[in-house]
Amino acid sequence: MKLADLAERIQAGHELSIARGLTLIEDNRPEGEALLRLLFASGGKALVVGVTGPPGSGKSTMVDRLAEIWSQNGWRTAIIAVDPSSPFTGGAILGDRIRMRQAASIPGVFIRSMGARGSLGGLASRTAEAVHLLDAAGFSRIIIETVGVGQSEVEVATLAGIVVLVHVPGLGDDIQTIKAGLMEIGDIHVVNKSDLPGADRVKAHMIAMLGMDEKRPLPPVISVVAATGEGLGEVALKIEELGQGEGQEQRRKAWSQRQLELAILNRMQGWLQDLPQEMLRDGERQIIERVASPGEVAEALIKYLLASGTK
Ligand SMILES: Nc1nc2c(ncn2[C@@H]2O[C@H](COP(=O)(O)OP(=O)(O)O)[C@@H](O)[C@H]2O)c(=O)[nH]1
Ligand SMILES: [Mg+2]
Repeated sequence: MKLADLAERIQAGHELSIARGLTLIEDNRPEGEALLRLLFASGGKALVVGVTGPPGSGKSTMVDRLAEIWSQNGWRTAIIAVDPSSPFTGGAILGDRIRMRQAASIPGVFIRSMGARGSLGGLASRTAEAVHLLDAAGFSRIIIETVGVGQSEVEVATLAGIVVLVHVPGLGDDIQTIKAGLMEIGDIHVVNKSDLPGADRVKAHMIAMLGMDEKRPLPPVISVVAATGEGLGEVALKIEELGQGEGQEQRRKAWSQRQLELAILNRMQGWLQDLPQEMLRDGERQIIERVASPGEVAEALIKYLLASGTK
């Protein structure tokens, strides 16, 4: 199929074509990039929400509920479930888990997993591109769900317009495995599993911690029970409020800055792969023998790439 036809079908919301386009992006194929060039202008309408927190905190349960609420409102919703710990994607292992999710059977909800392939930075870049595609495909709500407790949360924050941080009781101390530096990426804080003992204490602790930052107004802290859907209406409402609220201009600016950074980094990584092995080996030898510094070798190699007209 011609790329222009594929792009047209994606814009028409054809699910099989969307899946095919996402695979091109995930495999980092040149066609994926060409496809995005055709599609990018028609995006920019979706509300992109990142949902993140420790493993087992109920992110998937919550995301599926949100998707359900949105689809009942008539908004087509796409979920990208990012799992950097899984090397399998698209079809295998994660795909099976995805099929078992509630969201998989809600009409109008599209769900897709993204596993690790290459570096974490590469994953962020591909996730960003997947969002562009889904946006152009007409999904008005896109959720990026990430597991893990560190780098991936920060990465996702830079891709999503609004970040929901999920906290839970029972993870041991009040620290909640969410590090202090990560707290500030949350636009909305959710205390899930509020049916369990200790949830009130976690909520009070979150409010106290967030209140220490005098530069920022206190973000919403909402108690929910994702398992029953309790409190998720309020989360959906807050997301809408933030999506329309002020500060969007600044968010857009930070977003575009990050998108550009990711696109540059992704290409630089491609460059590295394009370098002839023997030149790399030779560069390494020069560093070992201290004939040249790493910086000198790097600059020589970059000059070579530029001269040879690589990408
Ligand atoms: N008690 C209770 N359990 C929940 C709640 N939400 C999710 N769970 C359970 O927590 C476990 C992990 O949920 P999951 O959504 O897979 O978490 P994720 O790893 O963060 O995506 C599952 O067994 C859920 O049924 C809740 O509100 N209360
Ligand atoms: Mg999950």
